[in-house]
Amino acid sequence: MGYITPFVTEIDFASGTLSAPGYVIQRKLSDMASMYVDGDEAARILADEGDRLIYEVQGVELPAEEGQIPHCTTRITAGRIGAEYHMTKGHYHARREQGEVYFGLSGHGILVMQTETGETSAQEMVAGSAAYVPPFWAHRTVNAGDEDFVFFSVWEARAGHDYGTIERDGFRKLVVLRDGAPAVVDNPKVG
Ligand code: S6P
Ligand code: ZN
Repeated sequence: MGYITPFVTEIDFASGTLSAPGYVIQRKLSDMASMYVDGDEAARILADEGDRLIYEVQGVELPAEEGQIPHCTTRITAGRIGAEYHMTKGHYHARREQGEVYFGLSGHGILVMQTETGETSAQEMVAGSAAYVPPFWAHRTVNAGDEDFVFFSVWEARAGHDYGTIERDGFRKLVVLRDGAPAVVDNPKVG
C-alpha cells in the first residue's frame, strides 16, 4: 500500500471549497442533458441560455488501493430542468459490496437510492445529516432547495464508479417541483 503522511483539509461548508483540493470536477448541463426526463427543456436551455454548472466535486487525491479512504465535497447548484431539480449523475459502485457515508454541510438535498432488484429510497439531507449508502445501492443526490446543496462523502478507495448502468437504465425515482414543493415521483421513462 502507498505510504501517505497524515494531513488535514479545511472545508468551507457553504461552498464545499477545500483548502488544497487534489482534483476539481465540474459537471455542466451539456455533460448530462440526456439524464433529465425533459430532454426538450434541457435542449432549449442549452440553445437559449447556454450551458450551466450543475455540480462541482472537490476531493483529495489518494491512491485507489485497499485501505485508502478517499473523501470529497459535492456542491449542487440550485435550479431545475423543467420540473426536475438539479442533481448528480449518480452511480453504482463498480464493487457493489462497497458502501459510503454522506454528511450534509449546507442547503437541502434528497439522496435518491435504488438497488438492481427494484428497491428504492429517498432520504432528506440538511446540514448535519449523516446518510448511509449501503452496499449494492446506486446513489444520486438532488438539490431540493433554492441555495447550493453541499455535502461531504467518504468511501473506500477500491469501490470504483459504474456510471454506465445508470446512464442506460436511469433512476426509478425523480425529484420534481409539484404543487410548490419538491416531490419524489416515479420516472415515467423507467418501467
Ligand atoms: C463517490 C460519491 C460522491 C459522488 C459525487 C458526484 O463515490 O458517491 O462523491 O462521486 O457526489 O456524483 P457522481 O454521481 O457524479 O459521481
Ligand atoms: Zn458513490
